[in-house]
Amino acid sequence: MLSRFRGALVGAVLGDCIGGEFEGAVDVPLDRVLQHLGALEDDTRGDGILQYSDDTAMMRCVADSLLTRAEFDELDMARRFASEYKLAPGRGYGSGVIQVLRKLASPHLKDVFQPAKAQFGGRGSFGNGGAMRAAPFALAFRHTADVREFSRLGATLTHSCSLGYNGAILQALAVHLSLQGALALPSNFIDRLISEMEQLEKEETAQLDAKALNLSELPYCTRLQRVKELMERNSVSIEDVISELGNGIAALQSVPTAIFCVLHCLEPREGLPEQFGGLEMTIAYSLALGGDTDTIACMAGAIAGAHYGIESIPQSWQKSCEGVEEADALAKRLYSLYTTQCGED
Ligand code: R7I
Ligand code: MG
Ligand code: MG
Repeated sequence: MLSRFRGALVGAVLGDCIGGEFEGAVDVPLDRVLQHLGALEDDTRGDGILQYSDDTAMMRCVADSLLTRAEFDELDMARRFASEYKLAPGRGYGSGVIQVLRKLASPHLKDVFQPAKAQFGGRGSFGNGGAMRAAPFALAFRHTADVREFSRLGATLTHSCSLGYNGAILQALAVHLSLQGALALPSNFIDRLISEMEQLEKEETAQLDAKALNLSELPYCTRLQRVKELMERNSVSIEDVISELGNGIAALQSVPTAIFCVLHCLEPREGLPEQFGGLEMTIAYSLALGGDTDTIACMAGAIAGAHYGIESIPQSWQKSCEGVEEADALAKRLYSLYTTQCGED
């Protein structure tokens, strides 16, 4: 279990650092991905050469807050987001969330959930910024109900649109299930996520948001059904994945996609090197989709890392990425916190 915890956070950081190379690219040939990954073997480049972005910066804030407070504390988490942004504003934050982070820095702010609610005409952001940092909730809380509740609250500090926070819950639940070994039965794994999301998307706010944004009635369930269909197909092209699931900055266009990357790479795939293990394949495949590659690889890396464990991650990859040691240390501390909670789900 400890290996899975470490794999989850280190996998997320690797996805962010390695995926940054192609963020926003429309067409990423697999050759270029493999070339980029091959260069990680080059010892002469120095340690931590690939820097992490907002995805890891905010994920560290979540983990630090949960560890320091030993519970979810919205004020503490909001303060950490604000001071991290102030310290390193150049980590590639989404253009909308910057306004929230600036407001969260104000000592006069009474309600830390208020700035997020003011975003995008009052509906809040549907970006994937809540989901990209959601993994630590699955490591801090043993019970599914807690993972659900606190990943939602944690995301709502910046993403108050249901599409934004439901994406974060989906990501946290995917890591939660993966930690428990649920990827051993891929079709059960996806069915459990669909039934979880069905409950959440039946809530009134989610129904209203879906309608206002012209989406299907249960948007995440619809995408996860498509994930299921793609899993059953004999061959799936990159274009199929992009057109059916998306590769964009909205949580709806990236969380189900990340989940698909993990499921698809549970078996060897054509074009990916034979010597690659499952986690390496997952990250390579996420990059080949283009679009929001750092975030899709970060989310897929967390789910895959929780499945394969830290031993599956090559040392050369770990050495190439900034922040891996810190993520590993946070994962070990979260494991201690997790094991103090008793009982089964
Ligand atoms: O979601 P967020 O934190 O961005 C995360 C992404 C990741 O890819 C990171 O790696 C980083 O690159 O940014 O930041 P937000 O600003 O809340 O949302 C991201 C973008 O989604 C916004 O800048 C908008 O372009 C878009 N967006 C919306 N557009 C219209 N209407 C989010 N919500 C809306 C909306 O309601
Ligand atoms: Mg980023
Ligand atoms: Mg991104």
